[in-house]
Amino acid sequence: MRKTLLALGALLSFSGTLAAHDYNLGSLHIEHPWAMAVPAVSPNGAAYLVIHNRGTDTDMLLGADTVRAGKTEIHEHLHKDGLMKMQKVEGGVAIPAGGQARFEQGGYHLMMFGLKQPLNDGDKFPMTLHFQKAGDLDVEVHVQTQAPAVTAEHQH
Ligand SMILES: [Cu+2]
Repeated sequence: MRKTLLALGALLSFSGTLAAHDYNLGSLHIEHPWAMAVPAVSPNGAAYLVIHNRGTDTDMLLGADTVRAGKTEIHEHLHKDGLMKMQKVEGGVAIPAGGQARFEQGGYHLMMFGLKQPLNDGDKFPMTLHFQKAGDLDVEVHVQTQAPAVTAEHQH
C-alpha cells in the first residue's frame, strides 16, 4: 500500500494530472492505450484503447503488433449460450466518421499471445497500430491494474 501511494505521488507531481496519454494521427484521436497487468505465469495479455474519428470518412483498425508478444490479434468478447467467450475479429474494427471505436474490458481488445515478459503494473511497452486509411501509428502501452476512469471530456 505504501508503495502504491508513493508511486501515485510521483505520477501526480510529474504530470499534475492523472497519467493519461493520447495520440493524434490525421483525424484520429487515440486515447490512453493500456494493458491489464497479469500474473507472471500468464502467457497472454490484452490491451485496450479508445479511438475517436473526427474526420468525415470511416477508418478501420486492421491490427496491431508489439515486440512484447509473439502475436497480436483483434478480439471481441461475446455472450453465447450464457457463456462469455472471445474470438478473433476478421477484417478489423470500423471507426465511424464522427464516432469512436472502444476497446475495453468485456468488448474489443488487442489480444497479445506469447508474452515475452510479464505485464507488470507500471511497465510501458511499444505497440504499432495499423489503420486502413491513416496508416501506422506507434503508441506506448501503459500497464496498469485498473481500467482508466472515463473522463467527462470523453463521455460523448
Ligand atoms: Cu482475447
